Amino acid sequence: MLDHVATYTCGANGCGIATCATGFFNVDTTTSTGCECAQDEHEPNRFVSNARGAKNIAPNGVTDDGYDITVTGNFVPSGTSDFYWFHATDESLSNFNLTATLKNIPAGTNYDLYLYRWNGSAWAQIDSSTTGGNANEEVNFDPGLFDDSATGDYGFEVRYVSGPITCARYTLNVNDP
Ligand SMILES: [Ca+2]
Ligand SMILES: [Ca+2]
Ligand SMILES: [Ca+2]
Ligand SMILES: [Ca+2]
Repeated sequence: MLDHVATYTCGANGCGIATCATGFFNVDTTTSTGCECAQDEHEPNRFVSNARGAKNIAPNGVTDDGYDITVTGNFVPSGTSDFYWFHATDESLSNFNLTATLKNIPAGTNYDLYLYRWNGSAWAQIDSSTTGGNANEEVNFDPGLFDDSATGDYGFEVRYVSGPITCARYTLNVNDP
């Protein structure tokens, strides 16, 4: 029995993988490793411009007196986008300075990072980072010292651009020091 294989197809030359267990995929297309790749636990969380139903990475919200949140994900079984969001409160005695970084982009791939703010009916893009290759990406929102008007919902889209589908995970960090 191979890892995470649900059903097999068998013939004169032996058996192959017909279907994988839910949440697992045969990304390396090698039968001997079974369905070796686990889809990330945030799925389904594709970016949708007019919806906030995707992954909330701070269910209790955050405030600009400081936070540091890290999630990891992959583009399995296919490359589209992964979307995360949270609600941030802009307090009067703290500087609102949101920074999101995308690291550990797998070799041979190119992913980009987009920052959005909910405008009441859709996600409005407020920053983007679209470096080539697998270089890190960084987006930022700093409306100014003690402006106190930045309270809202913020969204982070990790967008697949090019390269092979791989089980390796990227790292997304969102912080306000
Ligand atoms: Ca395999
Ligand atoms: Ca994903
Ligand atoms: Ca503030
Ligand atoms: Ca990129």
